[in-house]
Amino acid sequence: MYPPSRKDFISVTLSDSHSHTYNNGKHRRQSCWRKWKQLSRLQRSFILFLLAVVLLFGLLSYPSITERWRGKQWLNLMILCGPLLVVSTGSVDRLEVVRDAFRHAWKGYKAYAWGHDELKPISKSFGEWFGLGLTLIDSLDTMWIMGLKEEFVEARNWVEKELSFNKNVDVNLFETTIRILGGLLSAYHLTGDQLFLEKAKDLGSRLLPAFKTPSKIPFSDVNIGKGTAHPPRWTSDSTLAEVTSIQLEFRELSHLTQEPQYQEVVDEVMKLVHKLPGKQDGLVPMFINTNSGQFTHKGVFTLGARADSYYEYLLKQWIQGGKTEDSLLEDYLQAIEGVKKHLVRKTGPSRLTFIGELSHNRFNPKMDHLVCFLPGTLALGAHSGLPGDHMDLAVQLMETCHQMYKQMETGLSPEISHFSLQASDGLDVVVKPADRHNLLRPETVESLFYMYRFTKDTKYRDWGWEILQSFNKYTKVPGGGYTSINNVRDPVNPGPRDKMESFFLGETLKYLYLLFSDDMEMLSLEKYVFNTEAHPLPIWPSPPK
Ligand code: DMJ
Repeated sequence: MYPPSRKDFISVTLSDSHSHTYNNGKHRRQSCWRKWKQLSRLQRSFILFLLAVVLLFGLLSYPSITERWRGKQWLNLMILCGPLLVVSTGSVDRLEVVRDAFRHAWKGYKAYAWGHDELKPISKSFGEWFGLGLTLIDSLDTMWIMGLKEEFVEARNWVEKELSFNKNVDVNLFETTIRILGGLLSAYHLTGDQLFLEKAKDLGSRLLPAFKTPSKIPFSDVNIGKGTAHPPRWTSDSTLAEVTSIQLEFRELSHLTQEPQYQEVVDEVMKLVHKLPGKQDGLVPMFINTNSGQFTHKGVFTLGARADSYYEYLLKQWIQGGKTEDSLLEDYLQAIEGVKKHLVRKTGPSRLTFIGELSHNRFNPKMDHLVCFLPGTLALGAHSGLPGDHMDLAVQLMETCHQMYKQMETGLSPEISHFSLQASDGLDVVVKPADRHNLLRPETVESLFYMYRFTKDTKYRDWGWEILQSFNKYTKVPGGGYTSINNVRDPVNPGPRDKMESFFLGETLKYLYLLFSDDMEMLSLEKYVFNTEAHPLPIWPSPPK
């Protein structure tokens, strides 16, 4: 039962290294059983298969028995092929369960929210944010990757016939770029269908007015019909993560169209931020002013909301551009040093490594679920030739993100966790009442995908599998769709929120599918870089040296 007591947790984590201290038969049996349970389904199936083969040969060597079975070839076939079937379905099952989850989510969207932004699965209605079919466009490449052709074609036809950006509507530059522009570009790359590129180009041009500011740091909002842009009503600041996490998409648009204006505006933002004072060892504040181009609200540093994907896009732009843009790499390496120096700590009870926040030199042991993108990004960097200790940190943080799920009664992570620094018998993860919700976010399964791709350690798949089962148990809505919930600590009444975020289909289910797929060439990380909404974009070929 969740949450495990500290004693349970320690006995699980220590069981491998201390198994020699078990000296009686009962303990040996328990230890064996525990080890058996730690194997992946594929490994277990393989061992069972070998045992079955050995058993079969043993039996066949006894003439009296084989005599009785003569003519019963079906039985021999069963014995031989049964384990083989288990072996071959070992990983396929999980893929099918993700596909089923997608179909279920799509069923609700199609029935009650078709062409609208988000499904409200409990009230069987929809919510509108920009009025641009957000969920549908965010899901296009997921359907393509999962081989859901019928669903894909239907959605593609909606894009052709119904999607128009000529609308008097204010959209958020960042959200529209990562979800819609990113979704269209990736759909174009996967399918080669010009329709998606034309739509991407139309949208990209309509977003450009956001960059017409005194500082060239873009406004947060653009009216894509009128061609006007503005900051939020209460401030002239933009969010740091928002203005520095639109680059992969705009750069790719220039690459495809051979029109430089898209890349120029976003490169300019990176150049300005690169030389801006107010960072602390590469860590950036959360706001930047569109008039002055300076950081505001200085002295507060987080890897969570409002800053997270700044760090992610430093690395990913460097990878996208063929590892040639040195200032991006420099900023990324410096930032990770800053993270290690100021934000990494271990919990008191179980020595879990986590990332906290810094507020005017005061450390706050608070970690957003959003920060769980970091193990994946660190692993991607280490895989791309960056220091090996980035991978060590990734492994430790991945364990913590896993515990953020495992220690909750529903097996689902809260939106925000606080970590205990006291070396007492208490829990590592403390959740405040206001932070108990779960929005079906992807960051942990995203990182599990990278960790599995780079290590092939099947525990990462098993952790993803547990998460998927918890989503199915506590967030699946009969009739179609999945819902965000209010309370991950209450399995009896998790409190459905009546909202299915588009990133559940665009990211969460896609990363789970890729995590369970044995096809490492499917969206190879040597060829593609995923934007922050899980839309794969090609890595550009390196220029000749
Ligand atoms: C997504 O829109 C993106 O992953 C973004 O970078 C962070 N927030 C959501 C998912 O949690």
